[in-house]
Amino acid sequence: MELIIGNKNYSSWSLRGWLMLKAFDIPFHEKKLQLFSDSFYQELESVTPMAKVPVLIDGGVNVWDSLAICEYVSEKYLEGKGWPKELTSRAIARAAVAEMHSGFSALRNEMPMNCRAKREVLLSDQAQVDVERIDQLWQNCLTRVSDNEKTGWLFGEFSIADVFYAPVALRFKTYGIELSDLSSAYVEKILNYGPVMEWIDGALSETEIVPEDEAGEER
Ligand SMILES: N[C@@H](CCC(=O)N[C@@H](CS)C(=O)NCC(=O)O)C(=O)O
Repeated sequence: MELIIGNKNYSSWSLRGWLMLKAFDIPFHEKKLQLFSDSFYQELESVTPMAKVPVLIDGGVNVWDSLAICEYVSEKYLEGKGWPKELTSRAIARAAVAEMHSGFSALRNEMPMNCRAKREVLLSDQAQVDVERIDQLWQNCLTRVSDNEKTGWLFGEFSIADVFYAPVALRFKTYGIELSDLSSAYVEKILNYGPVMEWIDGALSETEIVPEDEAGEER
């Protein structure tokens, strides 16, 4: 199985596919392409009609979307364990993931993932609304689980919801965003998670710069 990704420093969508495989201990070969380079588009031409990463290639199947990759891996290799076991939690986790997958565009545009940086941005009102919504969502998820299931993950056990919000946690760290205590603890949980630390190490060893993703000023 091969996962094609972009630069670890910048590619939040790639982190999702990669983290899903790493967190659930599924062996794969990683192929990294330099975002927006000629070879990026040449390599992807025969693999995905979208020319975007991540792409998972598993035997004869090419899966070219991060959510579809998580779903595929959960079904094919984990007997559905990518999602919470309990029906209501699973429905809420799916809604939270859908919200991330299709929304928060102001936050995404104004705070590009930039793992190795510490930067400061002046957020628009809409991006501020996005931050507040995510803070609220995380608190709601984290307080839903009962005390004896509390692990610090959004739904008790690590799930696709954590995969999807991990890149947001990295963004909040980069831009020094203030959050509630519960959400700040969740950011720390993500940042100290082994596979995420491995991804950040990879990002730190990269030297390429994507100017359009260097938002704001150094802090
Ligand atoms: N819906 C896709 C979106 C993937 C996406 O936008 N990937 C970015 C990487 S961070 C990309 O490949 N951009 C290249 C381009 O737009 O030319 C997913 O969830 O995988």
